Amino acid sequence: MLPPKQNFSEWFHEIIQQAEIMDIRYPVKGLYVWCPFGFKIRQLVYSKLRELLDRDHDEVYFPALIPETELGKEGEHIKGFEDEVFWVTHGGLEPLDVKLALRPTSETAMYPIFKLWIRSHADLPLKVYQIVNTFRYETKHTRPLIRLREITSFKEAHTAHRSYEEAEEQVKEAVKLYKEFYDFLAIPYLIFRRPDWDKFPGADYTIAFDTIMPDGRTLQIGTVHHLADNFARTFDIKYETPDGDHAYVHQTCYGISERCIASLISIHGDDLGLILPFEVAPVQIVIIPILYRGREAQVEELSRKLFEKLKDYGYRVLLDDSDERPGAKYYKWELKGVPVRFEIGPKEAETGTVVISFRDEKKKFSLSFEEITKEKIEEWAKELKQRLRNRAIEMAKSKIKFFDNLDDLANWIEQRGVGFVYLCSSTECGEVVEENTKGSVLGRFEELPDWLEGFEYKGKCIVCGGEGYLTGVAKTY
Ligand code: 5CA
Repeated sequence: MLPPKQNFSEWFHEIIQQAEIMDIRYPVKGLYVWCPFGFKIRQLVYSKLRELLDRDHDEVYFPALIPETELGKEGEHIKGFEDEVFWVTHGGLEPLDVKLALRPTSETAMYPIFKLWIRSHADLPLKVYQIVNTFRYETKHTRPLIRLREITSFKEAHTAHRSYEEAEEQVKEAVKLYKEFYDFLAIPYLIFRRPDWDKFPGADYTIAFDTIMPDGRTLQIGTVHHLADNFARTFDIKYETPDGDHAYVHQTCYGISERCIASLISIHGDDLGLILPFEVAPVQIVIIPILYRGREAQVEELSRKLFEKLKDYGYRVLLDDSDERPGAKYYKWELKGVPVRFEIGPKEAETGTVVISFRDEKKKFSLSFEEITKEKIEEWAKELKQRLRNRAIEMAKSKIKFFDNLDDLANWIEQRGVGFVYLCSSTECGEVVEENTKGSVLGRFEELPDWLEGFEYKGKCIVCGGEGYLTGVAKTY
């Protein structure tokens, strides 16, 4: 049994184990094992991300070890990461001449090579990505899928362009791409421009996607950084312009980690277990034969016939003909988030019908074997996605409220969710908000989601009364 989702922290801790997503018993803090079922979800989710990126990025692989001399070159970057780096200091018993960092992210692995790859304007734009593991010596509370010391599926894209403006266009493209990805997963997000003190180390600015977890805290599920020519100057990445001059490139990078899986589990799941969108469910349809002694043959025959038909359609379908009782089977497949369940008992076998239910709804209904077509199933998948999206949006909305007073704001984010306020650009006013609420300023909206209405973008700063912008404040993971 799972604890109720209301106790989100325990629920999350339990569901990833009971649904066989992660094994959390690995003896190194912040490192976890992917179980076969969890890994299948990961593959399905990441194949979508790959599909989106493959449209106009090339996949590459850069090494996991970065020489200290390269990692330390960009001043801001190393300042941001120095207390998070794992170091390789020895080869066998020999101390290394130059210490090697396990990549916390790959700018400093890639950009010395970008310098060699980029010669002329014709080499631009350069758009590559890799899906690799990265290592961060996190000191905040580590948690499976959410805060890892080995991020096992870090999807990082890196691009280089001729100008600041072209790189800015790419930032917008990347935001569009991540929107498409999270819409595909039916996960609502808020898109903020992070305040200056919280941008990626070395970036000109950072755009972040945050989702609201069931306990009201936000989870940063993706970031897009405009790097301007900061790294290009450090790593001397120049190109020859059409008129023969030499100019620094402008760069962007953007990344998503397995937090996308954490949000998928957390936003859609319920007291019974996972609820997965059809496209990313390792088992999309389960068929459960209800056997009565003496009448097994007919039930088994129809079940098998249905199984073959669905397999031919190309679905990931499972016929659970194990010896367990039907109730135990329901329980197991609900826990694993199987979107569609078919039951076939003696009555169905006689009439050539099937009882159908969806993971996110209580009701059951019947269709004849012939009525179960590919079109029908596709329609169900779409409707399920819409229901998940609506439910998730309702949940998100219930956790958002506007404030013009710091005490009420502090209360709300402590107990409920995300507070919206107007805030000016000054660091001092931001600090006042963070100190008084014990929350984080997520930044001003880059764009308001279409499901949020009734908010004006500009207003008076909650601290100084100057010109302010609609800004999110929350407790964060
Ligand atoms: N090089 C850039 C773009 S790939 C970069 O490293 N950006 S980042 O630091 O913001 O990380 C990208 C995303 O990875 C974050 O938005 C966050 O969602 C996720 N992430 C960061 N640290 C962790 C961690 N310790 N565990 C899990 N996910 C993490």
